[in-house]
Amino acid sequence: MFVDAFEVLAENYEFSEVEGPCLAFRRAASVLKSLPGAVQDLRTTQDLPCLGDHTKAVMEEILGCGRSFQVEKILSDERYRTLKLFTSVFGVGPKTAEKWYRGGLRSFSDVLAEPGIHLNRMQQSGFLHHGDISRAVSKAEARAVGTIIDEVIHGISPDVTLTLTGGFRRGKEFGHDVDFMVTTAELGREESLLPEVIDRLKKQGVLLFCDYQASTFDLSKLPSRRFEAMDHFAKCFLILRLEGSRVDGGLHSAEGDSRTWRAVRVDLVSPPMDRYAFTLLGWSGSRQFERDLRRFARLERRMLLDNHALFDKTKKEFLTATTEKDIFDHLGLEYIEPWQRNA
Ligand code: DCT
Ligand code: MG
Repeated sequence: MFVDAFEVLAENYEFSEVEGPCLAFRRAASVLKSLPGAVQDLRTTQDLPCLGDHTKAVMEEILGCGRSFQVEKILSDERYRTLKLFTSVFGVGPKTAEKWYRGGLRSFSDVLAEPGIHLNRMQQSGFLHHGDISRAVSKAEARAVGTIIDEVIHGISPDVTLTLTGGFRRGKEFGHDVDFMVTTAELGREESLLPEVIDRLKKQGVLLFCDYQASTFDLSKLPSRRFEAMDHFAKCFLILRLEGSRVDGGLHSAEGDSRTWRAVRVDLVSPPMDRYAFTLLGWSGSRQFERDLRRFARLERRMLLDNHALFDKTKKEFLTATTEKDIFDHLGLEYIEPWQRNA
């Protein structure tokens, strides 16, 4: 109940581009998720970090009357509802959603009927597959997607490997997409890997959408201080066609839906092998976990951590790592298993 309320508040601040309170509610939600059980009494939260006056007031209200009036007000607010609807489309971010809202548009049919709007390729696919993509992907579906890509990769070369990352690596039952790393031991070879994978997926007839971004990785431009910026490795954002017959227990589909396939969002990233550990750690998330780990590195250890590297500002040198554990060791932290990184 509290986490859901905090997510609504955070999202509403995000839509208004008010970053401080947005992050504060996201962190508070993470703190509550990390607890072994639900909070029944506000007194038990006294010693918890990251719960400020505003979050506590919301919790008090929910404990007292079963709901938060502030959250209810947001949920019935036309602007919030419209922005939430528009940003649920693949390829539509808060800025575009806001522009459409300001232009008086309130529904998908408004957007699609507006002659002044030119949808880019991603947004066109986003609308086309909206029903499928906005429905969560199950663990069994994620596994089936993994098998499809694994088959493709083995057709390329036996030393290309596939590693699950993202929420499913953290053991989540459902996700909004499936994230993988594709790597090869041969340095430099990774640059041409994803185009080959994409080509084979296309030939199999399972590729519904592909946005490929070639690598812009440049070691001499590191370390970078920019947070939340995407990394520079070769990557692609895909929509794949997943046949129900390939999924253990069948598709996770809407009730009464008799379709035999669904569209699934899949992200692939392909770093050079010597960047493997940093990319794996970065792409395993959660976003909040990554954020706090980077913050810890910077403030407590004078180190800069991102998906590419770990830089020690005191020694003025990069620290090498071949496993995630090496990175935790450099940071002087106990290793944290992926399933413990959800909060
Ligand atoms: N990530 C990153 N840089 C970004 C965005 C994300 O390094 N600019 C990392 C953090 C999490 C990971 O990639 C996967 O991202 P998502 O798929 O968005 O998150 P998820 O944890 O897999 O959750 P979901 O179930 O929503 O897919
Ligand atoms: Mg994901």
